[in-house]
Amino acid sequence: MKIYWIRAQAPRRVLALVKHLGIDADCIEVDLRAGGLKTPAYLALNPNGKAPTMVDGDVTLWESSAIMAYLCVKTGSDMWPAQRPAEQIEILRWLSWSDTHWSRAVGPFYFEHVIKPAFHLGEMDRSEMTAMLPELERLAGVLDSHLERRDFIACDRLTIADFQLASMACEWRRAEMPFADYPHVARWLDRLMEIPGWADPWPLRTTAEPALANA
Ligand SMILES: N[C@@H](CCC(=O)N[C@@H](CS)C(=O)NCC(=O)O)C(=O)O
Repeated sequence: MKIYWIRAQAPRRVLALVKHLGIDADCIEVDLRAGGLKTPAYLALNPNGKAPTMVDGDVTLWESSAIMAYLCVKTGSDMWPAQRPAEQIEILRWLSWSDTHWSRAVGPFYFEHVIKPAFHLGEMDRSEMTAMLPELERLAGVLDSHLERRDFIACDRLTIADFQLASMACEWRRAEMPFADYPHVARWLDRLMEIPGWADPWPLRTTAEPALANA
């Protein structure tokens, strides 16, 4: 199995799961700044030109939530409960909420504070964060109420929904996300950090694939 990744939030979800479940995968870091996601070889795997992408035998898959579900089915992990439709629906609700609302709201904070410096994309621009703050606070309120009597997003245990929602939010302290005012969100994020694969998802061993690394 091969996982193509860059050091950013969507690959983070998948790499954390790979570590957490002890999956033996070749993790191939793609050189974003050299245009590695836009080479014909990479676009043939993922026409979106984004990471992550997974290749497992005949199966090529993109979208981190789909890859996470695939990895759980393959390993029999109940972080995606393949045999329990009611639980799948509960998880799916939060995956949709994350992709439609939550990611949009935390995105500017994560981009300005984490991605821009990591990939040398220029100076911080606070305007999008300022504009998004009221929406982020509104959504943090929804999540905070949900987590008031829960340790996890769905099914009373760790699922792929936790990794989905936390992949940008986990940077909340350095990214100025206002979660100090939402104690159940902060508690949930801090407890996730006790999971070794989540706290440090980045592969120790990475394989270079020159055909994909250069534009
Ligand atoms: N919804 C996709 C998001 C994929 C995505 O946007 N990946 C970003 C990193 S988080 C990327 O590859 N960015 C590089 C680019 O846009 O050039 C998923 O969950 O896999």
